Amino acid sequence: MNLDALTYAGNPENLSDVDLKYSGSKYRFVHGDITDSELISSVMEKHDIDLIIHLAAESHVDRSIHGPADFIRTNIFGTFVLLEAARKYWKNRTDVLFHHVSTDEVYGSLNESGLFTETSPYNPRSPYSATKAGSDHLVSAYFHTYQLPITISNCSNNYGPYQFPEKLIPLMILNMINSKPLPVYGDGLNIRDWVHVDDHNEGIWRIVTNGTIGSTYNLGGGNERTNIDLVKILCTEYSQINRQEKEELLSLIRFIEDRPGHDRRYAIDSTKLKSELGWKHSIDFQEGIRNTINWYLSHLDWVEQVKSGEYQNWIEKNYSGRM
Ligand code: TDX
Repeated sequence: MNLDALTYAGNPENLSDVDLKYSGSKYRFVHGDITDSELISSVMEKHDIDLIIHLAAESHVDRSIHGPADFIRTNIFGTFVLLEAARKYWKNRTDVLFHHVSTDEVYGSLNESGLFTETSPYNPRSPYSATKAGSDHLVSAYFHTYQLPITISNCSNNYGPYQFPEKLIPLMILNMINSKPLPVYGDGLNIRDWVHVDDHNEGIWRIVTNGTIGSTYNLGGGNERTNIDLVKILCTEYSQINRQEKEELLSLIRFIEDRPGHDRRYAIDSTKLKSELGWKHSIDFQEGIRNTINWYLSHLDWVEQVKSGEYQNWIEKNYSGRM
């Protein structure tokens, strides 16, 4: 059961292969909003839901800076609606699970050394991360107060196919395809830890099948890069795949005004997930990046489709000339 509000970043096409394979039997799609409590309660009841994997969120930091309201509504209020529906429908059942998918950004920003662990204090610094921190706290509170069976995962930056082209990696790939400038915020030395979306999914699956109730698991790529290094890697890989001069691509790099409150470094210690649940990466970074570039090159129709409409209007209003 896939419930999605299909906002600017959602697209039913993303799961068309699953739909084709399982529609009517194992897979159903419901077009709906997690803030709609009547809808959520009726879906819970009608389909006797016993596991919720909650990934529904407004997720883009830049958007949260321009307009935090949707983030508060979906990420905090929406999480509350889901938790209430689960609490009321499941009553005191223990054979059920509410898993909340969250982010490393709740822990704030690191200096050059150190890693976030599950016990790092929360210190969110953008409207986006503040709403994810708020929703994590709510989920945790439902465990302690109502004994709702929950787990939480806090993951580092994802990359891979179907990522909406507002995020760094697809944005850079698409700008290379269109010979547009590659906008790097500030000095380009902010560090992110990258993990392939398939490795993230594998981690979530391990947690929902074998995780300890009430626990948080950190999930990171063990793969830290400064933004400028990452953009250069993308230029190198893209130039080889598309037989284009690397220098030509590098010359598109532009250092532009920094993101307000830009967190300097995120890095995650995944020891707990590895030792308790046997999770490990299966996708090598260079191979993952190459596959991602190839995926975007062969899905330009999809890109056009997701970029038409509301997203395009927003970009023109807030970022004209940048992308
Ligand atoms: O044009 C850009 N130029 C640039 O330098 C963009 C879009 C980003 N950046 C920088 C900002 C960040 O340091 O690249 C880094 C990555 O930026 P994003 O792709 O916007 O991701 P980030 O802000 O790190 O957050 C992402 O990872 C954690 C997701 O958007 C979050 O939802 C997730 O929780």
